[in-house]
Amino acid sequence: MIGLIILGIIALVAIVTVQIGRLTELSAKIRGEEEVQLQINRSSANGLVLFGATFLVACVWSALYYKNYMLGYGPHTSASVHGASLDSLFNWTLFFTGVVFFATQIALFWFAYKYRRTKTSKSVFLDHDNKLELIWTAIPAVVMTFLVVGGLDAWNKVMADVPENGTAVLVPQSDEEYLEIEATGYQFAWDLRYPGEDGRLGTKDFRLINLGNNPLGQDWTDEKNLDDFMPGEIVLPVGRTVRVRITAKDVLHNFYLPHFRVKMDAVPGMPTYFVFTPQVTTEEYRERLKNTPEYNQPDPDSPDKMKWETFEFELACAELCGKGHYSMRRVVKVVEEREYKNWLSKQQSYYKTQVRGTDSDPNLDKVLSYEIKERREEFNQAVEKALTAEVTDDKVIRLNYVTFETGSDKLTDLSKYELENLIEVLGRYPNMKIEVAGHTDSTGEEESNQTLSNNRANAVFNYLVNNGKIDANRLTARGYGQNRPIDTNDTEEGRSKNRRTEFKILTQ
Ligand SMILES: [Cu+2]
Repeated sequence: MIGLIILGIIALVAIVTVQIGRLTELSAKIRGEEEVQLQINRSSANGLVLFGATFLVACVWSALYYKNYMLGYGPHTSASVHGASLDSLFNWTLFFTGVVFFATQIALFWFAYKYRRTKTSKSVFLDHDNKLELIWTAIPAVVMTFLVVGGLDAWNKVMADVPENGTAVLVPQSDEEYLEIEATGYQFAWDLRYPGEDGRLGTKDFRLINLGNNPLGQDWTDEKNLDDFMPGEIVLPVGRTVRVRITAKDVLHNFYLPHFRVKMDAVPGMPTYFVFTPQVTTEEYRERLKNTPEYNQPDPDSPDKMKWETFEFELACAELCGKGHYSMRRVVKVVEEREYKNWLSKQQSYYKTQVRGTDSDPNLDKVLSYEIKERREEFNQAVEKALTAEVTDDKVIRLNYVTFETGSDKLTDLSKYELENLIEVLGRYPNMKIEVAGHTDSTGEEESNQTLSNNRANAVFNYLVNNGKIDANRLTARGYGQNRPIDTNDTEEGRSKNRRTEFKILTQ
């Protein structure tokens, strides 16, 4: 509809112009050609001066009117450490180009007026002038040199990599430490990756990419990958150096953080990076906006909030990468360290939640170092609880990760981690005496189940004595066969709970 109206207007203007042209022709015939031409020249010259003046005033007025929305002005001074030098470079460039702009525009419209054709005017011819040539070559050359050198200085600040002896960590505490994150662009989103507790991003191989549960092609045999997590937004601690690894999977994208004055192409197959230090938190930036009339008014998108309250820093793709380009926007939050740590504690490793235990997990036959740690904590907690229990029946602790080869009393290799935990506890409490108990489900003969459970309890007993150098007097081993189920024997789930090894604290 609006399109039609605009077309209609254009058509009308065209008709009016043509009609005016005809009128002029007609009146020229009546009044004589030359007189009319002079009249037109006069009004054109006046019109041009008026237009020029209005145009320049509008330029200044709009710049002042919109200044609070523009990066680098009003409340939008840079939120990163290096950003101020870029802003000042912009201002210098604006100053020089501004001077030239006003000078040339004023000259253009003034000349059009001054040298309009009159009855007495004569053309003036200027000869070649070496002095003039020299002046208008030398001045721009000097100004350009000044701007380029300033630009290089700013560029070197932005592109300086982190110092070689710096350390990548998840929660940087000093200037020597930095946080390294990664952004992978694709049509139309960013996969963001944080390094997890070890502070290091794990290695990738494009051949491992699997859109189901490995979108980045992380190599799960690299321990550094196991704790990496992929959040939907960027959260950064204020005042700490951040290095961003930037890459893309399909076409060119561009990682642009306007408020921090950093911007870098994301190129498929060619990793790029930049380093910056956010120095203003989202909250502080909102406070700045609060004092600006433009932002201190209701936000049309969220009814009961003001514009400054809903402000967020953002990540935008600054490359026209396709139809859904706009949807690559992501929120960036800069927060105090405490809040950052709080956010970190809610993030979950991609590997642990999406890959561990699935068919695409290459570590199925291993207990991973983080699991060893988690299991030790779980075990120690169970022991603490049992030690404080009042009833002997509650002093039973199940050895969840002690397993045997099917139908045999041979301990699996992976059982040793749990047994090491038990040995450690027996070492810590030298007076503790325990009973190791074996249980089976009700599948098969009762008698053979009894034997199997005896043998399994003995296998644990022997491991503790031989490998843990635990005094045999502190241990008893007993098989209970299928007589003490803790769940139904009718389902596989129940049976797997009934097949178990546990120990009871007899003396502590
Ligand atoms: Cu893009």
